[in-house]
Amino acid sequence: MIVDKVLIATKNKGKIREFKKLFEDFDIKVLTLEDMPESIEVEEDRQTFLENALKKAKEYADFYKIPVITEDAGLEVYALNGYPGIYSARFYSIDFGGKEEVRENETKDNANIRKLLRLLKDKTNRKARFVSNIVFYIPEKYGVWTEGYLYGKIAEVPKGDKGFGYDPIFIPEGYSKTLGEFDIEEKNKISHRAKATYQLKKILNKLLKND
Ligand code: ITT
Repeated sequence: MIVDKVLIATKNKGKIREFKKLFEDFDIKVLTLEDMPESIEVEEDRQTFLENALKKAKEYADFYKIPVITEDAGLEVYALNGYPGIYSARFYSIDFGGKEEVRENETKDNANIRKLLRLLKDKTNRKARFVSNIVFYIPEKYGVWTEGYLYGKIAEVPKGDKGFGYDPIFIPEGYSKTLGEFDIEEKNKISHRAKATYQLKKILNKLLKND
């Protein structure tokens, strides 16, 4: 199959940074939404990571008419029955656990983190995992998905400003620092996104060679 370029369709700047590095050694041209003149809004209203990733893939691919990669990712906290889960990006704003406002001079990430720490205040079980579901999709032709997990626990207080999202409060298993204290290269060795991307690159390398 001839595929000369692929668009990584995400608006999240943290993800864009990580994906760009993860695809550095890849054979085909990788574009991001920053390379496109205009974009569309896709509502993530499905019940699973995979369905949301697939919905984004179809809508972006139909709009741009090129192969796309999309990801839906999130944090699942065991003591909260898997929340924030698919609501990770807008956890602060949902009814579950009470809404949290985004204060002046702070980001949605800050409000999400404050809410999560509030809900875990009296909990001894702080286990959690990051999930990444990635979809590669060529309109009318081909679709494939991969997934990756990163297991760990939620810290008592936020630390580090190198990552994005919940990174400052996530301590990966086997480490004593948060993902917010990891350099991007270090995070890209162990993350949920890196694992799902590794699987996808294996599939794409075969697909692109087997014509
Ligand atoms: P796109 O839909 O445009 O890709 P988004 O930020 O809305 O961007 P998701 O719907 O996949 O992306 O939401 C994922 C949220 O989960 C993200 O906003 C973070 O809060 C959190 N998250 C996912 N991966 C993360 C990571 O590696 N580190 C920290 N937080 C992460």
